[in-house]
Amino acid sequence: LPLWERLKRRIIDGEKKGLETDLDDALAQRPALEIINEVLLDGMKTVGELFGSGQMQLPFVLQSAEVMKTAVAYLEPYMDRVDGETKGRIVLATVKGDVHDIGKNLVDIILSNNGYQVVNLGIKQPVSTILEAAEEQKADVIGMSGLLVKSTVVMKENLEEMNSRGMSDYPVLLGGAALTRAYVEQDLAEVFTGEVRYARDAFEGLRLMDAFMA
Ligand code: B1M
Repeated sequence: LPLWERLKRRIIDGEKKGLETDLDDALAQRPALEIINEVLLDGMKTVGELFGSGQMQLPFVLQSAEVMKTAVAYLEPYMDRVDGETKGRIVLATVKGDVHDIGKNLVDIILSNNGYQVVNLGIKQPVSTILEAAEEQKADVIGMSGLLVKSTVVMKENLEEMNSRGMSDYPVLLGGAALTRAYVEQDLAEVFTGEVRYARDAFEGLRLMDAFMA
């Protein structure tokens, strides 16, 4: 198989052997971020489709996710970094009940490489942990990720909790596959008394962070 097809296949098949050699070859031709966005994420998309249609079982999805994580970790040092003063701080978490963290960790990498301090709390984080961390760390923004449909409900509850704790002065950034722009910026914006925005991907997350901090 040609290199790009082979790399995508590695994600789909969950095959780590020879991964680093292929990534080295890829890095000689394209920037790290482009390899992630255009090749590896394409592989994860196929995994999602295969799993969704019952053609792939969960343990194999897990293997694919492991290869994806390994590849991203390998590529991270090759990504462009903006040095200089810290632009702001975000507390970032995958919400309660949700284990998906590949997207959240990409957001972490993109924001960290572009001058933000990211306090990454990890997965399955209850709202109290997220809100307490935001206060303790003096965060400028709260970021929540979730991929399950039920996580969209959890996010709504979290925003309600922020209202009742008087924490609506924190701008909130939301992302993850189950969300839509309309749900966040219309439905959830009606619930939350502060500002809540939807990021389709990590780059939109970065643009919104810049806008929040402006
Ligand atoms: Co799960 N899973 N999974 N899974 N999984 C989905 C989400 C699913 C859509 C698959 C499917 O059915 N087609 C489906 C959800 C269906 C639903 O809710 N209606 C699903 C399911 C059902 C499940 C389980 C329930 C399966 C089971 O146990 N029977 C289970 C849930 C466990 C739980 O959470 N309690 C489960 C488990 C898993 C694995 C552990 C095997 C693994 C996760 C491993 C890991 O993350 N460490 C996994 C995976 C890998 C997926 C798919 C295939 C891929 C997700 C992924 O990593 N995508 C996924 C299919 C899909 O998403 N279509 C699926 C790549 C990643 C980069 O994209 O996270 O969307 P994403 O991030 C994007 C943007 O959304 C955005 O930026 C990123 C790109 O730049 N973004 C943000 C994300 N967060 C952001 C936050 C921001 C800003 C932008 O600011 C704060």
